[in-house]
Amino acid sequence: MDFVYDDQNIFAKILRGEIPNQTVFENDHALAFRDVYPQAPVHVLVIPKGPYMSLDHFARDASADEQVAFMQAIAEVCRLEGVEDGFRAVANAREHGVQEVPHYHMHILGGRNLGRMLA
Ligand code: D5M
Repeated sequence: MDFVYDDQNIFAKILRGEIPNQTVFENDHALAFRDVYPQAPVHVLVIPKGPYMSLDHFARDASADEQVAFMQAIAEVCRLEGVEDGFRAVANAREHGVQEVPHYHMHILGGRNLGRMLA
């Protein structure tokens, strides 16, 4: 599969500092910020700083350092947001996954019982 990254997407603009965001955590390779349309008391998006459009793109092409930093950012978000009672991590990909922003992002949702959801 050929992944074509569009650098005009809104998260690319956030990474370039062209539009503001509510940062929760940042490291060398990842940025975490609050979702503008929160679906739960905690709703944070974790994105890689590199140009990856989806989870499978990131998993295939990102370096080991980028992948470790991304997972560490998720752990930090969970710690900082205090989701000891649990959380959900969701990554939508492309058309069938109903991905709106074509820059890979993991939704971290928590702060309430989220109910059962598989699709
Ligand atoms: O979800 C994309 C998510 O990105 C959706 O929950 C809204 C959120 N969003 C869109 N624009 C912004 C800005 N500017 N800041 C923060 N959050 C934003 P998807 O998984 O692609 O369907």
